[in-house]
Amino acid sequence: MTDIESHPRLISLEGGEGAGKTTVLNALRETLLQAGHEVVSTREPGGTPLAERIRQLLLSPDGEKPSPETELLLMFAARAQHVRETIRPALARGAWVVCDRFTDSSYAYQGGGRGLDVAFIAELERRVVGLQPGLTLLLDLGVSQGRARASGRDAQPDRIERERDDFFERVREAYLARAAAEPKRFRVIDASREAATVVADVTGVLREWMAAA
Ligand code: T5A
Repeated sequence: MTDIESHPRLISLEGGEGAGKTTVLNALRETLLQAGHEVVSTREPGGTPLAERIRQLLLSPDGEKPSPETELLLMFAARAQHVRETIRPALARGAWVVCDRFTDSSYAYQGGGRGLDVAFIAELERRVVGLQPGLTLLLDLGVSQGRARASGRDAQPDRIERERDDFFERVREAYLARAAAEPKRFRVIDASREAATVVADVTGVLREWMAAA
């Protein structure tokens, strides 16, 4: 069984729909660049040409609906490619990697939301990913507030965004349970506050993290 390596220069952003990850990711990137670091900002599912194609399969509301198991395995197929082709090479050359979602999303959405076996997800994490962020910022926000923010954008909701509120309540609970179980890796950020306050909070956490890394 492969061990999971925790890497201090790999930072992930997690949260439910509309939590503000994109906004925060840009601020983290800017903070790292100002400190003179190379930064790779990337996302999941996606982050390589093949993984982006898998993303389209996963999120398109058209056509055949994937079963929960298919959804999980496609998330990990995309992640395997992303880790091998983008994340590990960037870490190996000394860059910082800021990732919009990582394996915790699979625990929250496919484990919490869809009710799939968490032990199976952990097995996939060990065998297929083998890598964990040193720092995970969980942007926590109530489901209705997240929905209101996400629906304020022009884009049509994707397949997962069309799920019901109870699905997203389970996602949120699963995230908070993971954060409580791993307090050293997770920082839970109250994302209900205005954007400038959230950004000040996360960049403060990042500065402390950089100083200690
Ligand atoms: N998924 C993913 C799985 O099911 N399993 C997995 O393993 C993985 C990796 C990916 C989907 O795939 C699922 C989860 C997702 O459903 P995604 O691209 O990550 O999709 O999409 P979303 O999570 O839907 O991301 P969003 O783009 O909706 O949300 P963000 O990035 O969190 O939010 P953002 O920054 O775009 O902000 C949303 C709106 O709110 C405003 C912004 O300006 C924007 O208009 N906003 C604020 N407004 C007020 N106050 C604040 N503090 C604000 N911050 C942002």
